[in-house]
Amino acid sequence: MTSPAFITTPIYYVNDRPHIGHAYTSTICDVWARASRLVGRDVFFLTGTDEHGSKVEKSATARGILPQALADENAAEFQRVLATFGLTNDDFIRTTQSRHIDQVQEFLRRLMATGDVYLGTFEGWYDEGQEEYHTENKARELNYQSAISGKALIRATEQNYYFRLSAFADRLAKHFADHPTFVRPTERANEMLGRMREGLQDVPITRTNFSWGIAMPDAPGHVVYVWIDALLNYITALGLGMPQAGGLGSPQAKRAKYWPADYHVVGKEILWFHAVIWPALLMALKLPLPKCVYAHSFWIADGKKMSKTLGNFVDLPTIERYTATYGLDAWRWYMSTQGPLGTTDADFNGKHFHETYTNDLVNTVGNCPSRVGAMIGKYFGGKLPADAQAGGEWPSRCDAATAKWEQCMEVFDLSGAARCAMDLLRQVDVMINDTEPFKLAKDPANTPRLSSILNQCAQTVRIAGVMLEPFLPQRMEELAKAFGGMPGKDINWSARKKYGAISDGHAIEKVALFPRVDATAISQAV
Ligand code: ME8
Repeated sequence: MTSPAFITTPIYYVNDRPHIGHAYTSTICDVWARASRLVGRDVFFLTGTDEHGSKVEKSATARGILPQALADENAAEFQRVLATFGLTNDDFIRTTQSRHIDQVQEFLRRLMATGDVYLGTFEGWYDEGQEEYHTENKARELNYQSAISGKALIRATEQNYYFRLSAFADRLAKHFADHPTFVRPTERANEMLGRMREGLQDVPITRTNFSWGIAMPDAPGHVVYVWIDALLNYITALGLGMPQAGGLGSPQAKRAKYWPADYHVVGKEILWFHAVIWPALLMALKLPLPKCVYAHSFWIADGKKMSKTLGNFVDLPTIERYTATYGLDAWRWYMSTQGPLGTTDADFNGKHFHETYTNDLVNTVGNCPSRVGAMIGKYFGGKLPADAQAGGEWPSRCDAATAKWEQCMEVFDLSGAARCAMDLLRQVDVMINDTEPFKLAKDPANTPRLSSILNQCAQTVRIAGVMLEPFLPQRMEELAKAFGGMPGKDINWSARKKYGAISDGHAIEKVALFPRVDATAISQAV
């Protein structure tokens, strides 16, 4: 499995401060990127900021600064957050960078040349907050109000360049039919298909009523609609539109090997852009389509939609209180195992966070290696005893677990992958409870049996730890050091997942990975 892998987050608007939504999508992409690197894939993990559009222009004007200054300030904040979260993105694209702007213009020239973009007059309803146009039908359905902000939609007439989306209806329907996992979860694909059946309208892709955007080539006064600009980031970051690299989609283009993306991970509210408009644009550009657009649902807080006015917004200071109290790994764990990866929203609440931490991380991931390490310390002087039974059932159990983990990761079932490791640790706990090594240790005649049991426990714990690395990178590094030493950089996945890798007599250290946290600690941390 050495194939290139490409995963993307949405690029975030710079007129907002980073919050749980951004941290969530970025974290789950990071887990997948780490897992894919672990199995030996050549991964490119992309994130960045979406910096153009009237919203940014307005926020900047309100603060009396230039849009670029606002963008610089908030892009820096997003980058700082990525660093403190230890995210392993390979690039951070900003849509105000010239590498992006030049390629967007190149792509638009190309779309003009193919006839997929034309000049026309638009009349319709505009959601200013979302920078999204609606048809009469849709606007009526929305009661002429934004579904997101509740603000009145604006009647707008503009001469604009249009993207001929209507011409792609059949090809899109066929693509959905031929690739049942193109959009996941399936329910979301069906929503998209339903909306497509209502008919596809051409999309205005330039604006003339503001200037903070990429100039439409050869069309003075027109700036590229922020969504078209933003979607193209996924291929400008790979240099697919770099003329000097041989032109569009050329195999010589830098990083071209990463296209098409394995996963565009997005929130459900921006799925239409990614599942319908983006593939049509790619078809028009004669580029391959991403393998999967994964639309997750939303975090809500304490049972309610998060909102700044309700004061239940899980903002950066709140997240930082959690990471300071429970550790970064605990935050990652909660995000990736309890998050809204399916079609229902997930509720963020402190009590649930605490329970998840205690049950999964303290009582299982922390406790099991600590018990095993302590017993090897006590009964065998901290050296791994030999196993005359060659693992018994454990090698096949571990193989089955790692195989299942690989499958789960491939389909972005992060909590399923986490469960593979947790189940192994729980089985180790069951073996310890059933065989009662502390009783066996009382009689030297039991030493061979005790040796086998503890060897099997340690070998299995090591493998569970490897599977947990993408989720809990900090603590699992400690575990790996304590159970067999840290592998060298060049050690490959088949060696890392192989049962029995810790040799007899190797030092096994006692580890304390996840300390118990007082249930009231979060409310006290201000
Ligand atoms: O939409 N729960 O940027 P954005 C989970 N610039 N995830 C959430 C969330 C929540 N409550 N709130 C936000 C944009 N998100 C465009 C994208 S892409 C070419 C352009 C996450 O700053 C989720 O991933 O509004 C959502 O799609 C993204 O933040 C929206 O970020």
